[in-house]
Amino acid sequence: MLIVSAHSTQDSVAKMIVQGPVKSVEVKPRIRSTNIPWQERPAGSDAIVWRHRENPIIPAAPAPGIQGVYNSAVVRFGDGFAGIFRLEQTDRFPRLHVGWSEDALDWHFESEPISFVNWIDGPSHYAYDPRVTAIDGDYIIQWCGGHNGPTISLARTSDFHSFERLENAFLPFNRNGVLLPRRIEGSYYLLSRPSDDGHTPFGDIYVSASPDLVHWGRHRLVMRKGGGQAGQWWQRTKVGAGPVPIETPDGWLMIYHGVLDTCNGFVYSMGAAILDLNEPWRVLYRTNRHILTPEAPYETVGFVPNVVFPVAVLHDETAGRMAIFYGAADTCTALAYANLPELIEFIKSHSEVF
Ligand code: BMA
Repeated sequence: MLIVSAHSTQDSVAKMIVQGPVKSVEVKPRIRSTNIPWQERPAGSDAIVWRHRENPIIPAAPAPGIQGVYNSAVVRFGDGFAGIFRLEQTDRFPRLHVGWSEDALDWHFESEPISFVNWIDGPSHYAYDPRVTAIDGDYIIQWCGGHNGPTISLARTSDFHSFERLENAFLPFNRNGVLLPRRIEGSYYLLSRPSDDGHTPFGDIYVSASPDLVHWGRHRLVMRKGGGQAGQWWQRTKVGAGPVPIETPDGWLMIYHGVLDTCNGFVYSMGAAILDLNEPWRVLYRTNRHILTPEAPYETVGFVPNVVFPVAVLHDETAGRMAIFYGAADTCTALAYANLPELIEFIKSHSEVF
C-alpha cells in the first residue's frame, strides 16, 4: 500500500511509502471540524463563482508516478471527507482511487484502484469522471465505465473500503451519469448524456427513473445543447450534468458543463440550471451565460487545454456556502466558491430556457 499526499513534496512522499499487506487506509479519529472549505469573494469582484486562491488544490503530477488527478467527486464522510478520484499514472489509463481528507483540501489517495466485487465482467475496464451520491444511508458511485464503449457504471459503498458493483445503468454509449440524492415518489432518478464512442461532438441531458437502481426507464429529455443564438453559444456543442444536484425550495440546483467547439478544440465552461423538484425533466431556469470559464493558467494550459469540468459540490446549508470541485485542463483539481441564495437569484435573473 502506497499512500500519496497531494500536497507532499517528493521527499515526503518517499517517506510515506508503507509496505505490507495493508488492504485499506484506516479512518483515524478526526479532530478537525467538517466545515467545508471556504473563502470570501475577492474584494472588488462581482463574480457569481470565484476561485480558491491557492488553486489548484491537487496540482499536476502531485507525486512520483502520478500524471494527474482530476474530474473527481468528494463527499462528507465521518468527521472528515472521502472522495472517488480519477487518478492517472504514467500509462494514462483512467482508474478510480479512494481519497481521504480532513479538510477537503489536503488529500491522501490509496495507491490501489478500487476493486469492485459482484461483477461478472472482469476488472480492467477504464473508469473516469466519477460522481458520488449519498442516498438511503449509502453512497452510490457513478462513473463512465468502458464496456464495449463508454456507459454509466454504478457501485454501492457504505464505508469507501468495500464496493458492491451494480449493473451498468445503460447500453453504450453514455457519459456523465449523475444520480439525484433522494427518491421521488419511490423512484431513483439518474441524469445522463447519451453519446458516441469518441469525443462526442453532440449531446443533450436526459433523466431516467428506476425502482431499484437496476432497471431504468421512463427516459425524458431534460435539456438540449445550445444553438447559434445569444445566450446559447457557450454551450452549443454539448452539455452534461456535473455535481449531484442540490435540493432547494426553488427546485434542483444543477451545475453542468457546456461545451463550445472552436477552431482550436473544445472549450468546457460551467453553467447552472434549476429543475422541477417532482418532475426533474422540467427545466425551470437555465443560465444564458457561463458561471465559470477557463481563464486561469491551470485551466487554459494542461493535458487538454481550456477545460473546467465540475463534478462535486460540498454545501453548507446554514451558511449558504458552496465549494465546487472541478477538474482543470484534464490535469489537476481545482476549487471554486459560490453563495447558494445568490446563485439561485443569478440563475433566475439570467435565464433562458430552450
Ligand atoms: C470529456 C470527458 C472528460 C474530459 C473532457 C475534456 O469527453 O472525457 O473526462 O474532461 O472530455 O477532455
